[in-house]
Amino acid sequence: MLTIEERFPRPSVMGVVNVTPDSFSDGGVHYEPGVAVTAARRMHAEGAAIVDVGGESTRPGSDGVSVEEELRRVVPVLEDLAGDVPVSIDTAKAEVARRALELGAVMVNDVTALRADPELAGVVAEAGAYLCLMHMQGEPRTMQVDPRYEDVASEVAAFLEERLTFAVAQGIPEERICLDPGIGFGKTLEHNFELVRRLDVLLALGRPVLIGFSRKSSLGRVAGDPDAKTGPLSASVAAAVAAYERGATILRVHDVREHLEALAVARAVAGNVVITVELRGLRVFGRHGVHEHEQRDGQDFLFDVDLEVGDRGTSDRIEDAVDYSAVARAVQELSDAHRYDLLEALATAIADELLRRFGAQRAVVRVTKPGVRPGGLEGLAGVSVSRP
Ligand code: HH2
Repeated sequence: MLTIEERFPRPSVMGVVNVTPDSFSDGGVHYEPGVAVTAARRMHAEGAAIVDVGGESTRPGSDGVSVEEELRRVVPVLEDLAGDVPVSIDTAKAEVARRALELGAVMVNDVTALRADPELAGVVAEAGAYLCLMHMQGEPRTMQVDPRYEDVASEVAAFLEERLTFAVAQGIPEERICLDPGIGFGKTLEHNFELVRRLDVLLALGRPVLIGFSRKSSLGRVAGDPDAKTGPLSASVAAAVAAYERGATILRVHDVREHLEALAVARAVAGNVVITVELRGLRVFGRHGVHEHEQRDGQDFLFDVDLEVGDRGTSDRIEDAVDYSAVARAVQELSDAHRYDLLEALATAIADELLRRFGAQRAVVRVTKPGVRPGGLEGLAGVSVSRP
């Protein structure tokens, strides 16, 4: 099975079809199964990589619906789409997810990040489905009553890191999981925009990020209506492009064609660039090696690092770029943290941690021992590891 990055290359669009009478922006529009199916097929034909079908509104102030009611809403739609449109099921209920996956859905989008239903993780793991873990402060009924954070980006990232660890421990491979800061879920307007501005904090967890800003009320308010309940299409597109430029992979949107057109332009501007941060000849003292004297006396090691970071930095904003001093410090810190017998293990551990910390797509770590004469000859001996 493809990893989530392979299945959903940057940028991919997730179309939204709410089979509900009360969703905040398309409530009632797709409540009839036939209308929902037609909308899903249209979104797929327009280029959506996946269509997110939901039978329960999570808008601020909403109460939940029963399993029976949620199934009643989504099952006819999923039966009709039956495998010819890639579907994600927007649910927090294991029973709904199970039925949707049986009917061909490939992703579970859980706005509670596996906190609401203890059975859901097992259902996702067993089906080998993709999973979206989303952050929410509070619950839909009350979440917009005075949401507070000390530092919204790090708190959301810490929460998602914990939920990611939980999901992996439940048997869901990390390569199938994406993360979502949950725009509008227990957040003020300022929190929503700060989360996009500081997306690098979330990207550092090493998973693709999904953003759902489409039509949300913060957009309407920034665009000039202080009482807005929804946001206009133009503002939704701007938010999606801004999120993409800061590293988001999947954009969850109601208006697929318009978003894809705008994202195609943003992508052309970025020029499909792949930046590699390169560090050469980093000299780090360490106590690695199979010989007792190597661990006792220590020696210098030379590191070369290549870190592929997509187009980060092409914006010419320092905050978007990967800081090479931070990469160098991380190599030193990781070498100090543990004694390895083998350079292979040392280089692999460092490459994996660099991928995770810096949200890189690929890491190559080369390590050599300049003090050692291989076979008694002049020269350098070492290893190189490439991850993933
Ligand atoms: N937003 C909504 C619902 N599900 N899932 C993810 N992963 N991310 C989001 O931002 C997100 C979501 C709310 O939008 P919508 O589906 O249009 O409305 P409602 O919840 O009222 O059905």
